[in-house]
Amino acid sequence: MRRVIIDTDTAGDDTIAILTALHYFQVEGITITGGNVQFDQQVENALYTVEVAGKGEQVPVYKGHEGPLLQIGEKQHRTVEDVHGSDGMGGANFAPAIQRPEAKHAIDFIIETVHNHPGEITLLAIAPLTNIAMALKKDPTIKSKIRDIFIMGGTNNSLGNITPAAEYNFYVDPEAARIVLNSGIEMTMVGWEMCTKFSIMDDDDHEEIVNLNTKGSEFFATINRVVKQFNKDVHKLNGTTHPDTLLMAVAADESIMIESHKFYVDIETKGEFTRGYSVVDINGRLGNQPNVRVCQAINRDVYKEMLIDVLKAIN
Ligand SMILES: [Ca+2]
Repeated sequence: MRRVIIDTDTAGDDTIAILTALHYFQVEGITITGGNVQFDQQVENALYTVEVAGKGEQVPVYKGHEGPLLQIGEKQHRTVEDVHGSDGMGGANFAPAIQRPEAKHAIDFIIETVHNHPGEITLLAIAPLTNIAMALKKDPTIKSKIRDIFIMGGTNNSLGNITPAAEYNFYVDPEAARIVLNSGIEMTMVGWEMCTKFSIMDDDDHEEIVNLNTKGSEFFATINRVVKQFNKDVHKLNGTTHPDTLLMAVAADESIMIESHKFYVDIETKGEFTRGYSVVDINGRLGNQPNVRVCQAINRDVYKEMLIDVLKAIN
């Protein structure tokens, strides 16, 4: 099994993405970055999710940076309890897991693991890119030793989700996204528009999943309670969105990515309306070397089968 590290701001769909990665990969560890909800809650959510997968105390969880690179003072980045519920878990308020986070810092864990397995580690990035950028800054020699990175983030010239221009992960820490995208590491980006086109689970899909009657399907239903209504009200979408799970499925089986192309991609870090916007230079107007494989279409049926396989297996 391929060795991976998951970097996550665990809330909502991050949990199902973690379950998916635990199903398809050898997860060396989970690192937490500031994002969706309060940091310590995200840590608890990740620990709980590992327990749901039946892998309690087998997969270490590391705390990383609680906020973006340029955060000054106590001012929090924008968290999104409105999307995922106050606890980021659909308001379920699960009891804390038995497993506790490790003492080591997330970026030291990333650096050491990459050095211990040169050329083998895939980073699965489903949060603001703060931890990964800081790891690359602290030890640039890991760049040539990371196998590849799969990133849920940005859009390919499409509508954002936190502002009209920007997708949440890139919006929270655009400077970190710039550092990672320009690192020279092999990477694949699955943007927000892939999620709205191919990952939505409508009422029929939810019924099918609930009827699996497993611990996994019950967990899926619980954590998606709040986001379903939010998507209807705010994004005018009829169902739940699963950007992080979609990213894991693409990483686990690249053949479900039925269309992709390598483009030069960079991030707007200023901009009156567009901070965090991902510039995908489709026609090569900037004259820069393509640096990111951009996912452009996904086989939705196979993706859904993969999700169902994951939830079926958790009993
Ligand atoms: Ca996430």
